[in-house]
Amino acid sequence: MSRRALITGITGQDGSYLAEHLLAQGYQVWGLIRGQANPRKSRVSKLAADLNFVNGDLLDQASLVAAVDKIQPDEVYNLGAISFVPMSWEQAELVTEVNGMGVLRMLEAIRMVSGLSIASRPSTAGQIRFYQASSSEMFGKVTETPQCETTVFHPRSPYGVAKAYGHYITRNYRESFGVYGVSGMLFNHESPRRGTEFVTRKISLAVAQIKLGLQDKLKLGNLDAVRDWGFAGDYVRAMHLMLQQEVPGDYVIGTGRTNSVRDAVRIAFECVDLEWEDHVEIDPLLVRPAEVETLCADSGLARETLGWEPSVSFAELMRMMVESDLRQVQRERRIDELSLTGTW
Ligand code: NDP
Ligand code: GDR
Repeated sequence: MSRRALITGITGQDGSYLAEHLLAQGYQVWGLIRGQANPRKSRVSKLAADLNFVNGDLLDQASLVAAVDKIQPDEVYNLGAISFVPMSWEQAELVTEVNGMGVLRMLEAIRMVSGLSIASRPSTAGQIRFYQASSSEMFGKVTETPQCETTVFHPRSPYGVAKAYGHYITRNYRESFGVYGVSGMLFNHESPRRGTEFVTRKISLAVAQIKLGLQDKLKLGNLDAVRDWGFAGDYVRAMHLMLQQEVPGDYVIGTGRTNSVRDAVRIAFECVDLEWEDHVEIDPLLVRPAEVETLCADSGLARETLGWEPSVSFAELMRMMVESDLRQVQRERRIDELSLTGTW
């Protein structure tokens, strides 16, 4: 019988790549869907026709118990979150509920359905395996560079603080109840499926619009912020590999290479032979109240233990995103023209 995986956050960037990866490995894949008519459900169904869906929300304990009980998954990937950092200053309580308490609720669902207790202390064989989407935002104001699994946390946003809670509670359930739970401490990863609120996709989409004459200016915040950016398709492979280890553990995942937002802008505009200085404006409102200035991953443990390697360079990633957005904007423009001329 094929292995079953339950993914929260299936409608997000990582959820879609992970679903495709697991389907290719022969898994039966279930996605947790929230809301009575989630508009992103149809988008992900089109990407992978073999998906199954179950209703639920990380804010609703009973729905998670019901989902885990119904599916009896071998693996649970908890990717669901409010993932846009600036939102966490505006809705700190909601972000903490979803990104922090939501992790506890899913761990409790697994514990209840599996009958795990402090007294039972089972072996990991046959257990539901749990992956938590931890984040480099937990490192925040860094104390050492590059950052590895033992680097001290100093989160700079309510988002980072909530992710740190999710990280520690996953470790605690592993140590207290013997849950097979791991945290992937993933650095920024991007793709053509990235939400347009995140800086790389905001840039690639604006570059496509500017090239096609639909926009002139691109407003950004801190151009000096430095990140370790990789390709999302590579990072979901790491998530899966983490759950295949005999002994559960936490891993840092990143490329070990850094670029600034300014580098991202320059590379993206170069893809379409335009000068970024002619189009980019700084908007002080987009500068964060407490910025994470620089992040760089030391993924030595993942490379050695999981055999994981990134396969896409930052320049290749930005080109992939700009080319995809050029195609998308051209397609949308053609549809607009057809509807205007009455051909469609
Ligand atoms: P996205 O923002 O693209 O996707 C987030 C997903 O979470 C969506 O499917 C959304 O579903 C779902 N979600 C939001 N609220 C809830 C809720 N209350 N209950 C259940 N699901 C919910 O994020 P990514 O795919 O980029 O990231 C996946 C995970 O990895 C997130 O936890 C993120 O914080 C973490 N992460 C991401 C990194 C990155 O660089 N991409 C790096 C490190 C960590 P809906 O359609 O219903 O809104
Ligand atoms: P981040 O990603 O906050 O690192 O979180 P984002 O792309 O939003 O910001 C990266 C850096 O770019 C700077 N920046 C801008 N950012 C945005 N979004 N828009 C702008 O106009 C802009 N101008 C400059 C930011 O200040 C920041 O320094 C992502 C998310 O996926 C999280 O969920 C995840 O946990 C972390 O990556 C690792």
